[in-house]
Amino acid sequence: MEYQNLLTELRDGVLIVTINRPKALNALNKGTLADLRQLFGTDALAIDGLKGVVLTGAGEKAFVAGADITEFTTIDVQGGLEMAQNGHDIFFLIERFSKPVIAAVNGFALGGGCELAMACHMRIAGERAKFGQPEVNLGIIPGYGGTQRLVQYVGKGKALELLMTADMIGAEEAHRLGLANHVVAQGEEVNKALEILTKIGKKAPVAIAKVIECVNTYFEDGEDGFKKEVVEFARTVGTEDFREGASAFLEKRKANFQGK
Ligand code: CO8
Repeated sequence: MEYQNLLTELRDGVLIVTINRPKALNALNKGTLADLRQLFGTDALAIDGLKGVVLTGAGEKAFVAGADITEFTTIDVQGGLEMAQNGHDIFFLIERFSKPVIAAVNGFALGGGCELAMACHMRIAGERAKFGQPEVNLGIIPGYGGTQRLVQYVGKGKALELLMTADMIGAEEAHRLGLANHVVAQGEEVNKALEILTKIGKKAPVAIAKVIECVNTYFEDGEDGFKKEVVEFARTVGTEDFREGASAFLEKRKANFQGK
């Protein structure tokens, strides 16, 4: 698959995706968003045995420093609606992807970059990572889900503070607040993500997909996650993988899941 601004590498069953606009600190322009839509919204990830995806940024400085500001300085209200909706749709594709997606945050994750990291299932922060939603500095608010997902991770009071002050926080603070899952030495973000995805890759794929679905349901308006869990639990009971997992336990051997 050809992308304008993404580099991809399949390593041990994990697709490492690098947003590759280092001169603009990997800012999300239209081309990059189109690439992400192509990646998560088509069969581009229908890769045999895929364990998950790691998203990271090219260069030493940034994961993603936001939406590309040069592209929306002159848009009108209708243009703003369209841009924000496009970003929402793409970020939902990531959040709802059936395999784990981990953001390896190797530097600035600001504005749309912080929102992209938050749409992923986990965030691994390098020591020099910086998270923030600086949109109010520009006279706008986050448009790619930041007002919603930041509350989910850090709680209402802290989210309001970060959204209104535009303060950046470092990796340790992000970890303390629950925004970053782990802090690792700079340059080790992808390796840590690979370690986690390798561990998850040994579990039953249908069960992993159902965990993602059910956890997402907690945050979906009008949906009852408890009811969903009952239904999806029953579905997993009906899988061949459950029979294999239970037999392996009883026979004191490692399970060999087939994703069925
Ligand atoms: N968009 C476009 N270009 C950018 C961006 C960006 N978000 N961030 C950095 N760049 C460019 C700079 O313009 C600069 O380009 P050049 O070399 O041609 O001058 C290059 O990247 C390097 O940046 P700096 O020289 O500024 O590097 P510093 O180390 O001095 O500073 C910072 C790094 C602090 C990250 C700084 O670049 C910065 O503040 N960037 C902007 C961060 C920001 O405000 N992000 C939020 C953008 S708004 C947003 O994301 C809204 C999302 C929802 C949109 C919905 C659509 C309607």
